Amino acid sequence: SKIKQDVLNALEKESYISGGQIAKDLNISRTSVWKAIESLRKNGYEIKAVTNKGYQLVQTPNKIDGTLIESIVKKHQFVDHVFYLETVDSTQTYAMQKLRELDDTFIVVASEQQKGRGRFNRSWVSPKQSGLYMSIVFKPQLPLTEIGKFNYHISLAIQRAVSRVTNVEARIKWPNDIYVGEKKLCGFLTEIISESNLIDSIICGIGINLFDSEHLKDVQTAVSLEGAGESEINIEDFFNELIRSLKEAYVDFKNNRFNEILDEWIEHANIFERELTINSYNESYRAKALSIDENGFLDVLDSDGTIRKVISADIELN
Ligand code: BTX
Repeated sequence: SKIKQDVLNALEKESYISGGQIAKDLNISRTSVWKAIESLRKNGYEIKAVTNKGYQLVQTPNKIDGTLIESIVKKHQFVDHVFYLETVDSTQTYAMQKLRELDDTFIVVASEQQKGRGRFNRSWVSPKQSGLYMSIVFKPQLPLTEIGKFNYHISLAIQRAVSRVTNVEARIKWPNDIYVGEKKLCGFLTEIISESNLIDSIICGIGINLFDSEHLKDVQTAVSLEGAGESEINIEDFFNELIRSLKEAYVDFKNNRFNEILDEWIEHANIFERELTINSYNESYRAKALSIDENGFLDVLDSDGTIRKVISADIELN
């Protein structure tokens, strides 16, 4: 509930806060505060009551739960609404349906997907409490031509979040994956609704593997943050940094700061100085990546010595 989230936020802000103070700040009764605290405890939050000092949040449960997700999204004022689901077919499909009745920005987060999907009708393995599965709806009101830059901002945001919170060396694989070594840590897809050359909505679906689960082991090319790193993954810290980075990236996208992020993007990409196989919808060819142009096209040099521009394709690293 909203009260529960607000109480959690209050506890997170201060090292100690009294029940009376929370009640006053939130303009609710002491009984409501007490009920919210009891409920948080049931969800695995360890909250100590210290005489003369007040409540202290000692530990969060390290589980993906609605209260945590909602409080972090709100804290960053990331989007207008948050929808959290224990399980869903696909957050992307859910977001598409919500868009029919909602004209605001929002995020859908689930702790499990039954039919997570990737690009080109591929599937995204999304086991329970093992990864972050989310779809974000943005309403940038920009010309459609700007969309080619969007994936750069998002992929860099995810790469930054990983490097800010963990010691994992994540690299960006053009256009929308994050790799650790030769394995995929994260994939995202960007779908758009446009009207007369203006972007109406961007629906960006992101899947990030946090922990190694049995189901993830079935995907030979997958890796999780926990599996790739040396330290334990704290969901709250990671999700918090991810939302912060995504917000930062979105502001950069809206303000057309593509040129300012490109060097950093290139530095963290894994497509340069190696052989690539470019699979576009009607052909497949070998090439080497040269650079990114000012609109977000990837310039490659194919084996015939021709420079080609790539906007949407699937790349194999060779
Ligand atoms: P993609 O088509 O580039 O990647 C899908 C491919 O990645 C699969 O064919 C498989 O080989 C591999 N794969 C499947 N599951 C995983 C996994 N958990 N980790 C690593 N590799 C995997 C990339 O598509 C875009 C994926 C977006 C997923 C998000 S989750 C939230 C949102 N909702 C939804 O249904 N999709 C998006």
